[in-house]
Amino acid sequence: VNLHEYKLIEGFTWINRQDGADALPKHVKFETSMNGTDWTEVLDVQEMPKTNGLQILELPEKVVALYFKVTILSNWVDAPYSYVAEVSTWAGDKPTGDYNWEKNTWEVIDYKSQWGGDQVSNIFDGDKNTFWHSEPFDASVNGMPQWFIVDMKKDRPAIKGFLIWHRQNDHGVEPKHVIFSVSKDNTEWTKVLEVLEMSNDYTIELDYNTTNPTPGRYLKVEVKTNWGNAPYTYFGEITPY
Ligand SMILES: [Ca+2]
Repeated sequence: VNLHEYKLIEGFTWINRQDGADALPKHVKFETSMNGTDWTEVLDVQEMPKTNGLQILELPEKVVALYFKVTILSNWVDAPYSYVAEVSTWAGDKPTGDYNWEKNTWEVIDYKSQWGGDQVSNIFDGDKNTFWHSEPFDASVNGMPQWFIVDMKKDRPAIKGFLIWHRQNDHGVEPKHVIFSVSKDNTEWTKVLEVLEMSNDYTIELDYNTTNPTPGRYLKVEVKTNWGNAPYTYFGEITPY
């Protein structure tokens, strides 16, 4: 990463992927550079904890640098891949508080419809096999669009994208035209992503980058159309990152 200015670095903050995926980084090396060519190792973390919270990685000696490099040397399940959600440098006051992206703390505060036990909260339970199913029959709340609002319980930095699983045990009525919006107060909304034709591939985790990353506490998802032109739709899992 080119920091574009000389920065005092006292440490790094680190946030793992949040949805329970198991190939989290284990052995991670941090290097800094003044020119992008010559690198100095500043921190070697042999076992990065498998936690969802914000991790504060303090350097033994503070440095000034223009570039930093992160190398993931191993992961916790010896997979041929790994992932990380957020890495930043910090200096000055050590960051405090847990930066908790755990979706199980979130609360669904409003929605147009849900059907029986297939409630909206199933979208945020970390399990791709549980899903939200909107009301199929009651004409007062079924049909398109469908929408719901989640309170993420604290202000989140700009959301850069969404990982999405479709319903796993039935197919054909996946959301097609979908709008994602973010708000600080549940009143003023900013559209961060509009997908006109969301993939209906339920075999992979879909990854959509936001076009207008915006910080906020509330997330609204609106399903305008579905692939089956049915009066209902469903989602397996949504993970903002
Ligand atoms: Ca789920």
